[in-house]
Amino acid sequence: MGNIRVIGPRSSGKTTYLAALAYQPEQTKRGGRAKNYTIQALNDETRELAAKAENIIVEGDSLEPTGLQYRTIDELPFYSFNIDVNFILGKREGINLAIRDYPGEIFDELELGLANSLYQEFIDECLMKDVVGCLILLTEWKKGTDKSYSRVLERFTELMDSHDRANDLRLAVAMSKCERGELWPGRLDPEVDLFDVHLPKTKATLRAKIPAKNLRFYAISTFGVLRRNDPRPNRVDEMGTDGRNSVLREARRWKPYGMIAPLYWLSTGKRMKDDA
Ligand SMILES: Nc1nc2c(ncn2[C@@H]2O[C@H](COP(=O)(O)OP(=O)(O)O)[C@@H](O)[C@H]2O)c(=O)[nH]1
Ligand SMILES: [Mg+2]
Repeated sequence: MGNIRVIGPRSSGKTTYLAALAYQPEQTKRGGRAKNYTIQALNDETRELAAKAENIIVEGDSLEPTGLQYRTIDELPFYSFNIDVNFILGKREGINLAIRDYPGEIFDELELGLANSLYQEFIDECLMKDVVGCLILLTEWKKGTDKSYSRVLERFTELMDSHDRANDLRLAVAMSKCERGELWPGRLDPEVDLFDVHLPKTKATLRAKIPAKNLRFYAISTFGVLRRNDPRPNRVDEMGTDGRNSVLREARRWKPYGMIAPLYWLSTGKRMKDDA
C-alpha cells in the first residue's frame, strides 16, 4: 500500500485533483477519452467524493474549503484508490494509494512555525515511516511567493530530518493548474522551465536537502487544455470571484494533464510518461 500525502497552500487545487481522480471511472463510463490507466475507488469516502466531483469540476460547486472545521487529523477526508496503469504490450501494474486531503492552513503554519495540536498530528502523520511520498502542489509565482514557498519547504525538510525521513521519503513537487498560458509550454520540462524560471529558490532549497533520487518536479493540470493542438485552457473563470475560482469549460473534451505520473513515481520510484 503506497501511502501518499498531498500538501500545498490554500486553493492550490488539492481537493479538485482528488475529486478528479475519484471521478475518472464515471467519466470513462460516459464515453470519456480512453486512457492508459484505470482508477477504482476503494472506500466510501472516495465514492462520496466521486459523486460530488461532477459538481465540483463542471459546475464549480466548491467543496467547503478543506479547513478549520476539522479538529483532529482523523476527521480529515481520507481517500483510497487503486490505479491500474496499462503499459504497451499489455503489461499492467497496479498501485494502491491512500491519500489524505490536508487543509492548506497547515502550509501557512509551517511557515510561521505555529504549533497547535492539529499541526503536530499532521506532521507526525505525514512523516510516518509507512508514507512513501508526498505530492506537494504549488500554484503561484507572483513576487514573494518563491521566498515563502522555500521557507515552508526548508522547514519541512528539517522536520523530515528530525523524523528520520530525510533520506527515504520521495517528494513530487508540482506546479498545479499548468494549463495557464504562461505555464503550459513549460510543462514538458517542469524542473527547468517552471521551477528554475518561476521558483528558483524553492527548487534550490529542495535540491540542497533532498537526495536527487527522491526528488522530482512535475506539472499538473486537473482541467487540461481543449485539444492536443489547441492549447486554450479547458477552463472558464467564474464571474464575480477573485479569479481563483474556475470550472471546466468543455466536459466532453476533458483531459487532465499529469495527474498520474507523479503518483506512479511516488509509489514505485519508477517513471512513466509525464503527461499521464
Ligand atoms: N485553472 C485551474 N484551476 C483549478 C485547477 N484545479 C483546481 N482549480 C481551481 O482552483 C480553486 C481551488 O481548488 P481547490 O481544489 O478547492 O484547492 P485546495 O484548497 O487546494 O483544495 C478552485 O476554484 C478550482 O476550480 C486546474 O487544474 N486549473
Ligand atoms: Mg481543499
